[in-house]
Amino acid sequence: RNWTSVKEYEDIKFDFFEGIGKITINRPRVYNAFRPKTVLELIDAFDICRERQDIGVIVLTGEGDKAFCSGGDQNVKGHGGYIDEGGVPRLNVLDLHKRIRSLPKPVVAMVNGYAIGGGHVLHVVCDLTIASENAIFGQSGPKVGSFDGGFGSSYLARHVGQKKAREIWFLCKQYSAKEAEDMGLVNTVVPFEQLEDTTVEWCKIMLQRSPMALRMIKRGLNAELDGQTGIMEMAGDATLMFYLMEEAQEGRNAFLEKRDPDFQQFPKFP
Ligand code: 1HA
Repeated sequence: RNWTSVKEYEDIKFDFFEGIGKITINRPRVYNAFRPKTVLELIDAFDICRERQDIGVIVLTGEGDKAFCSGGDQNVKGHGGYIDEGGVPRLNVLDLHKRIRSLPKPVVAMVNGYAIGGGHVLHVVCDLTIASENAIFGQSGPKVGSFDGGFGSSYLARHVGQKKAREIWFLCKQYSAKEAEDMGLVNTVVPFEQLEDTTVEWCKIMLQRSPMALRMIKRGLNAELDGQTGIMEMAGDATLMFYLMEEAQEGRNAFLEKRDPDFQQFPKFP
């Protein structure tokens, strides 16, 4: 497969192949833990994916065969957050969660090893998860002095139910790919050698589907969970579609032509 690099970064890789944008956390020495800079680069790459017309699906993964992501880099955890290069403590991965959920294209987590702590939450917020057989899942916050009561808990509970979500957080156990599949935490599990092939296969199917239909389904599934923000994003897309209709054009034209609009010409669907 001929992935071509979209943009060079320090902590991540960003590649493109036939409609797919692949974003790889590239810090294998620390099991792909993220520091504030890693998160800024991820946000930048996801923003590019949102804009690019030739990208229809995004894959998030980790470099190597050991880890998808091990969460926040404990080496830079300080008072109030993960310390950036300017000395400022940050929890900017929460901004990344919001972006992944509001990105109007499917995002697939390709989990190639440990998805632990904040790394586990990253796969939780993706639309689909495809895991290799060696993948291991779990939260670790209460063990290492952290917790994510945001998407990392409430959205997790939507995947696996309240009892399991509480078990995952309270005990900080690690779960095999098979266990994760059984509890509805991942979509499918494949041998490591087939991980990328399967992921690309799933992406290619989604690339054949109507992008607007996928977009609206993602919005609809989010809207129920995301309250006013979810409704806002869905309503935004309703406005987008309205602007594609003659009825909306008539309003603008009438204004610019300084005449009364004639909305009666348009059908009122039952
Ligand atoms: O909770 C949040 C947040 C909540 C709200 C808002 C923002 C948040 C942002 C982040 C987070 C968090 O992510 S908290 C949770 C942080 N992560 C962890 O607690 C996981 C730490 N890692 C482990 O438990 C284990 O490394 C492991 C289960 C993933 C793998 O264990 P294993 O196979 O025994 O390997 P290990 O030797 O431990 O790790 C391999 C190398 O990777 C080690 O480096 P070495 O000693 O060889 O030099 C290890 O130190 C490094 N490493 C692994 N995880 C991290 C890490 N280095 C820094 N940070 C890590 N997270």
